[in-house]
Amino acid sequence: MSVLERISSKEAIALEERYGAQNYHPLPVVLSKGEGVYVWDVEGKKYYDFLSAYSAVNQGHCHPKIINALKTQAENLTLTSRAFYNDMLGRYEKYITEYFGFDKVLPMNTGAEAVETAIKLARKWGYEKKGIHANQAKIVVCQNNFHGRTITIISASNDPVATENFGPFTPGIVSIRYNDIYALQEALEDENVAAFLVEPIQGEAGVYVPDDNYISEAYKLCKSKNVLFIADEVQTGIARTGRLLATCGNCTCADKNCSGTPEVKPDILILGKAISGGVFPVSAVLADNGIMEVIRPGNHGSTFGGNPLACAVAIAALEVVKEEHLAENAYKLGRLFRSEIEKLINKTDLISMVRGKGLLNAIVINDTEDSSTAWEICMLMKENGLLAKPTHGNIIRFAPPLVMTKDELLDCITIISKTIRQFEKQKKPLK
Ligand code: IF1
Repeated sequence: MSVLERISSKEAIALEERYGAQNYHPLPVVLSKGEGVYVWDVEGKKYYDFLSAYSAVNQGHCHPKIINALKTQAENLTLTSRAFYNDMLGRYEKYITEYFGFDKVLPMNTGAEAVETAIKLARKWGYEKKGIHANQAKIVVCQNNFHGRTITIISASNDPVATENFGPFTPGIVSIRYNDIYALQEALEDENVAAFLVEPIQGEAGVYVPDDNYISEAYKLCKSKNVLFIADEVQTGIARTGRLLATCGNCTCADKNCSGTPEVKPDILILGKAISGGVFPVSAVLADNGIMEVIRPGNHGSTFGGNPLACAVAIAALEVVKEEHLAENAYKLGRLFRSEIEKLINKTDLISMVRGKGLLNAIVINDTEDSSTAWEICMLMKENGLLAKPTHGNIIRFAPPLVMTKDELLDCITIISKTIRQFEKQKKPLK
């Protein structure tokens, strides 16, 4: 069989089981095409994508403008390394720093690389600017965080599945309760703390939205203690939560030209995923000169970081976000999604709550964390033409591409409602 011959779902799954590390447990669907909010499996069945590749395809699958940027650049120059200059990196750096309101950007590839970069940057700033003694710098993180899969990042994790038997772990990390400003206040009494690393909404933990003032109060606390505030917006950024950035507080920049004066301006901003529209691995660490200047030639780098192809794709992807008012759309459709699911909750015992911001939402299934109910509901939604997946246990994340229309969203609500009714019938013995 030629490696590019069409294969069935069954054959594709068998190949992955035979030749691939089993580091995931995917829903049994084999996708071969994506366009906008839709994906198709190898048998031609069409689905709404309600995961968006973990919020990487906010602009929709294979957005034509982004694909065109990829194709055009790919025919000219894909990679130079940073041993030489190229004609794309500087233009991209100007574009993205003005787009988000920072002096400098350090370009990387994956979200985890960007988080690692931010930790290195914060530590170096701690020693060279704050005067922390050598090798004493601390980074404060939140319990139930998700920042990636590297050894240092999982050293900050309390998820046994992500950490068991990967030790020894990186020292200098302090974990506190999320959404607990007093816990942060106590942690910042330690003068060796260089930075506080936080997700504005904890995605993987189950779309935990903190109290309205948590991020702004945490930011103020960090400022008062000369501690860097690092926002991990890999998942919440790029219009996902109804604003360009979740740390933009209550302004919905799509409603007005973002004046670049968000409620909270992180000292270090970490972006990934949808910064490229899911077309190419692109991540970025943004900071102002007073922080970024501690990085000097030879301190940090990456073969692919800031490559011309990534730059071209990211510029196009970020242009789409503004041209198509994705933040405003996510804001409006998110409110519609939650209000429609609230109506469903009033008619079923199966769902205990819906939560989220913009089009980053989750429903909590009224069953134990170790139950298979959420998975079974996702399997039934798959049959009904909608793809979503549980995050932890009994929580199902719903995060469609931000290009979704109101009619498409209402169609998805119909599918979700129909699935819940079907599931209840299946599970309730006939009287
Ligand atoms: C997996 C989760 C989502 C992230 C935040 C950094 C990264 C991620 C807030 C690292 C990545 C991905 C990783 C993927 C599943 C997915 C995920 F379930 F793991 F947590 F989206 F919620 N910061 N999240 O969400 O970025 O290195 O992956 O580019 O590892 O299973 P990355």
